[in-house]
Amino acid sequence: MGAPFAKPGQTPMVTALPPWRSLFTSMFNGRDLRSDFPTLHQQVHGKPLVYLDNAATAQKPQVVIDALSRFYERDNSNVHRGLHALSMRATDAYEGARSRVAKFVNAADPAEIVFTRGTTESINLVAASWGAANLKPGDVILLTEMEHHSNLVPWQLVAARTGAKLRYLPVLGADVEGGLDLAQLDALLTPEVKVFAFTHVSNTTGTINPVADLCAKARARGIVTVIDGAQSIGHLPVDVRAVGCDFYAFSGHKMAGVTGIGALYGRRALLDAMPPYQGGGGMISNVEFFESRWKPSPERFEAGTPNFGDAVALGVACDYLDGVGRDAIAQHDAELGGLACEKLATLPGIRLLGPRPGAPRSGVVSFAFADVHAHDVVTFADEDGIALRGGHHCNQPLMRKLGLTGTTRASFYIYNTPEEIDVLVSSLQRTLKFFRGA
Ligand code: C6P
Repeated sequence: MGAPFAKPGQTPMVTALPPWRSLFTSMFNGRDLRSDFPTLHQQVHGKPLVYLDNAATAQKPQVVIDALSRFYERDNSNVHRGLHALSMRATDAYEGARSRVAKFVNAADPAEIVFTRGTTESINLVAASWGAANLKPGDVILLTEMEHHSNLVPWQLVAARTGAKLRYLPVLGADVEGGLDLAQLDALLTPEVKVFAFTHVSNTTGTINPVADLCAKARARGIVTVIDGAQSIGHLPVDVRAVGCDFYAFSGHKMAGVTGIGALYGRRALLDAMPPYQGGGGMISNVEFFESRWKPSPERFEAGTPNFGDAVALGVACDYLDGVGRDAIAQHDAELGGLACEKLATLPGIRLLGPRPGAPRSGVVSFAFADVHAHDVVTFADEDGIALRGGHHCNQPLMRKLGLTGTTRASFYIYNTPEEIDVLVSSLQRTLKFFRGA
């Protein structure tokens, strides 16, 4: 399914390119962001590293690395438990990070931010807690066919527990490969639908979904909305109140923060009505031998010692990204993604997924060759110092729908340059020559 840009033997049209280099530097006010990221300055297999695996995880700026070290060098102590100076300092830093993250997504109240391990845990929390309390046999959970396994399997689990059914908004193939078939949405939003969960940005096709429109349609019917923000949080301005969602899940490691920390935004009224996700220290107001009472959100959902060190570093990552400017980041990602598509389209036999040239897009670019496996493409690129991802990208149902077993994916972030796209294209030319022998 889906027309490739160019078939073997065809000469694709490549339009004149804009002055990318000057756009690149002017967008960030001439700042050399690459110097902020120590990991980028190394050679891999004797070649300068070209890091294009940002959808899997982004590199960390020095300020975030320093903030983490500083916390452990000076302030480390358990939070919400101690009356000594270090514990109070650590608690202030942890709760300060919560307020910073709330501001980053424009939540009305810091209590609407629950710290989790990341997007996966945030979605599991909603599915297990809200889902188990609110779903019953005959209810419908609406998802889309472009969902990552993390926004699919938790709903399968809660459907099995509650007797609710799963329903899917299809993706289109052909011209908008991997885009949602929005014309079908109204008919699918029947009274049985209790929750609609969808991704903001696809990690496979780079599609940006019209999340505010989707939420408005759901809200008009009293349907709860859950947005998977894993690929949008560090890449676009995110305003949960403007979007109008009930829940927004995201990971720190894809937004210049460190691994092991993320958050769930939830509307306060919903969070306070939900049962705990896990039990343990920190989430209770009173415990008896046979029953307990719990605190309100967010403590209710943060059982045990929380990941305070990484949360503090996440607050610094928010400062860093806002310092760069999230509108500029979105523009930069879209332009590099668009430029990559144009240049990759010159490769014979390539099948490019995702938005067509000129359409809004993210910096995620996926492609496939019928005659060269994605893992071979990634291995050859690695020899040239390029980090790509190949495979199903935790999107197996979408891959099957598009008639693929996997793709190669290049994903861009603030430190990537137009020159790196040229390095990628040369590497792919070498790979194709090796496999095709011409
Ligand atoms: N996608 C990728 O290479 P975690 O692992 O919890 O931080 O994020 C899960 C997740 C959820 N939704 C989307 C849309 C995602 O892209 C991801 C993570 C990575 O595409 C790893 S599979």
